[in-house]
Amino acid sequence: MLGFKAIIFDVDGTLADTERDGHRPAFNAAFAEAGLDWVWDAERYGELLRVTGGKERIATYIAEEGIGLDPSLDAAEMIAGLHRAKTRHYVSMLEGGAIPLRPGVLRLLREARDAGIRLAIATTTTPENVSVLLDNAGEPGLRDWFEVIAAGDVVPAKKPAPDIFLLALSELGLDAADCVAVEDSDNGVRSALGAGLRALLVTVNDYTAGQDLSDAPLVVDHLGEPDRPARALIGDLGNSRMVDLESLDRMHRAAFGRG
Ligand code: XBP
Ligand code: MG
Repeated sequence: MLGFKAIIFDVDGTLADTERDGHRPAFNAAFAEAGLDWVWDAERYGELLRVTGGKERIATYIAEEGIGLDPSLDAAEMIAGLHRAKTRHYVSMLEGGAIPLRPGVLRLLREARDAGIRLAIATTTTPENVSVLLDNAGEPGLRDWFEVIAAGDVVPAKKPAPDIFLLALSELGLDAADCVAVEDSDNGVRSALGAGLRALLVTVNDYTAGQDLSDAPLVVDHLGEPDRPARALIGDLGNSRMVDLESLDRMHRAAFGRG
């Protein structure tokens, strides 16, 4: 019998590698459409990723570059308009199937669902972005596998604040000690741990592999598939060659002293 009842997943960088080839070009398309000469290359985007949330990221860029905006414009409205255009570009890219799920994601989701483990999402990204990713992942009805989707501007503070994970927990009606969280970044680690989610798995990607993730009990390169074993960078997977319910259960018991 498993010691946890639900898994709460981050989206960007965790379910799929959406940042460099999804969000970034969508921001650039929105800037170009608005007649702006702003271009975020992969490296600059990596720096800007320390700021979660697209609108917040644009505002940081404007401040850091010392860009003077037309004083007759409402800056917040201008940023919101750019961000709406960015979401439109992102959705149309993903409708074309631009970004697949990361290795092992669908396998683990299936395994969890078959075992009666409840599934939830806690993400900074805009809700439409979650829907389009799940609806184009090649598994009909995948969105409905998630009982709770907590996303975007519905909480006062974005990650690294714990708010979005606390909202997901409250919508699940569960304590943090009943759940496992899956993240990909240092901001996500701080957010999940801040919500008390000590059973925390991190799956790194190119943007987050160099971050300090040492507060997480288990860090892997990806979730793994039968023909593509996962590698533990922090903690260990025991006898499992992939992140499966058994390895998550071991981590969960150890994190909450039930081992
Ligand atoms: C994800 C983000 C998001 C996306 C863009 O952070 O920071 O801002 O980059 O989404 P996390 P929006 O994975 O930690 O939740 O442009 O819709 O905000
Ligand atoms: Mg993320």
